[in-house]
Amino acid sequence: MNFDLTKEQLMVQSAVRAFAEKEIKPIAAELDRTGDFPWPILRKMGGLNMLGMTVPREWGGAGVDSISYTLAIEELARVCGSTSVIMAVHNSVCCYPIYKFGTDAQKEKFLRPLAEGRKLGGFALTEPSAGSDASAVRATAILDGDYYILNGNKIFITSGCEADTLLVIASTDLSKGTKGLTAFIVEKGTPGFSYGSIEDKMGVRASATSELVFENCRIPKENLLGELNGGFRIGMTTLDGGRIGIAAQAVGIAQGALDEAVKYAKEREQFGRPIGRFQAIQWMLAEMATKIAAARYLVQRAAHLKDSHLAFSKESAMAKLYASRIAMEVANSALQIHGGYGYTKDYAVERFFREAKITEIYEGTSEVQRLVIARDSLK
Ligand code: COS
Repeated sequence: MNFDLTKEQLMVQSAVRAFAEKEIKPIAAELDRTGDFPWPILRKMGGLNMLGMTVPREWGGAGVDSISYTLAIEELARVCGSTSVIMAVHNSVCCYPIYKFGTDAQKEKFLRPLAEGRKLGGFALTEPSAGSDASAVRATAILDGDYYILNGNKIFITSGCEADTLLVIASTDLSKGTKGLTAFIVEKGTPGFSYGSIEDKMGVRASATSELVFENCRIPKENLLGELNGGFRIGMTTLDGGRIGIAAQAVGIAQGALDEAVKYAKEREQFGRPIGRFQAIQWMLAEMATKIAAARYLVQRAAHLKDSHLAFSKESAMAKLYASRIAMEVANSALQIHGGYGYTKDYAVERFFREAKITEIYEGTSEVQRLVIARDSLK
């Protein structure tokens, strides 16, 4: 077993860290305050090949491995939760399924512009009554000549009203439950496709979490991804990979919070010395650093299994379950170390604390991760 990062992985890590520190960190608090979607940053990320990271070069991507990808998400999340989730969704749950399940024509038309950073992607599964129970999708897609007619609502869609290309899961046969769901590629601007509310959220406030509305929206039948009625498997396989990305995001948020706590512990003086000289603070920092290291290894193990074409569903669920839990714990401790100042918007830990929470919820709640892990263990 080799725990060393390769030359390429180290290069990706340092390039993304430099970009995040220079371009995103200075505006992260402002993005959180305004909720403005970070298009200027995303354009630059596209230029740096960060929007098609694991897509092979022949389809316009960077062709790096999944560990490099997790390192990139971690570096973004270390400074800004919003940017990191937009990037993770684009890569993990839009580019990846089109690459894995798409035809060459679909890859040429949809994947290449996404991977080259010319278009932004999203993923739409969740509905008002289909959250943890992904089988309860009620949006329908009915064949009519050369088109599927899509009707229904999707909610909580990251980048929803901003994305150019969305993967949408709808029922092509309501009587068949999970075996009647199909995946479609839907383009922004398709007649019958509009937007409902944009959520005013606790954290990751600049990621445009939107409601999508489909009213007799005509989708060319060549936009059907994979097999007819094969959408549940596509959705689940996609989320298995997506969860590695969200776990990496959780590690990044935790690392960002720890960085701030260490800095503060060195600067802040009480009782005539920096608070980092007190064992109470040292023990907190030690616990935080240990948890982050453990979570990071779980993330990298899941990424390694994915790249090795081995089963990774349980391992990605473990990585997400643990990394999101420790992100909450670490952000809480970091805020505690800051005392009253940490409860104000003058310090980044307040934002990290809010950003950490969502990692326990999206792309499968912690309860769903436990269910996936337990089912696999009991097989
Ligand atoms: N990969 C491939 N196939 C999978 C799969 C996976 N990870 N998980 C399930 N399947 C297949 C099963 O093998 C089964 O196929 P067969 O019927 O041919 O045997 C089918 O899908 C149905 O699976 P299952 O019976 O396990 O489905 P459930 O309705 O019990 O749902 C959970 C399973 C709860 C795990 C699923 O609904 C889920 O992941 N929910 C959370 C959804 C989520 O993450 N939402 C967030 C949206 S993005 S913010």
